[in-house]
Amino acid sequence: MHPMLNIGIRAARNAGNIIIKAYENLDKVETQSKGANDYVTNVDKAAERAIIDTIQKSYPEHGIIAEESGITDGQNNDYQWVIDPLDGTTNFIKGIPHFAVSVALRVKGKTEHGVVYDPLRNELFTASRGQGAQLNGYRLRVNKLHDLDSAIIATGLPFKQKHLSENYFGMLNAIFSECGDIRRAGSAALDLVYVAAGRHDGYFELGLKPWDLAAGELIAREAGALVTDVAGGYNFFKTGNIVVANSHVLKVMLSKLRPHLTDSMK
Ligand code: 2AM
Ligand code: CA
Ligand code: CA
Ligand code: CA
Repeated sequence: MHPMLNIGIRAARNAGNIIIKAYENLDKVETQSKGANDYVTNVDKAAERAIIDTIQKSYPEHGIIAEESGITDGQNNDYQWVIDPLDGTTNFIKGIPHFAVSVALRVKGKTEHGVVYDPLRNELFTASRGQGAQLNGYRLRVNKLHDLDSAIIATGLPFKQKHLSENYFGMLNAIFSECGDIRRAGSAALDLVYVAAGRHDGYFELGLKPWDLAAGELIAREAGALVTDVAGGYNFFKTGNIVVANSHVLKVMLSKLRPHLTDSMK
């Protein structure tokens, strides 16, 4: 295993331990509002601190992009760690046992390593570019469906960007009318790696941030998924609009989404 992946794993596990301990005593968690439907807790911050400390102990020169503390430049910004300390904070606060830690390392703009860790289930999803994706050491593969019939498609609602919702619900309706069923579980990182694991047959969402998708996107691709933006291009890191599935399902999904695209989505 690459030493940098190893550090990413150690960082994610350290954060996971903090999150689990706090989850046993949810009454004590302090929640602050960052905006409409947008919360941060002392646990998000403590988990992020643990991840950054773990990385900086081994790689003090690397840059960092983290949800709660923003961008920290390093001496060598060719290396950038992209961190979501707690993906699914709303679930966490509500006691819904579905959230994860997401840690990725990008080198010169290319994601090289990704870790998504679900601490409650002790599921560790990992990938290094060109090396495949693993769940607790077992190789992951996307499933082989050829169309949307009976497919389970995950998604997230644009709860923060309600201006997107008209187009979003057009998209959702177009997908839902052709697929088996929809899941909206509230953790983008887990949605991505569940496609890698063949639990979901596809996933789409609008308006994600780099830390939501960096690690899971690599893990999905290394498991054989294709990842595009909603127009079928590769601007998802910038736009945050993402579609993930095997090549057959992706093609059908993109054709269903296409009539609902606006210029700002490309
Ligand atoms: P977060 O918990 O790290 O903020 C995509 O749905 C992403 O939006 C989630 O992974 C989650 O990341 C974020 N999110 C923030 N508030 C949310 C909410 N009320 N419902 C669902 N997702 C939310
Ligand atoms: Ca958040
Ligand atoms: Ca997130
Ligand atoms: Ca988060």
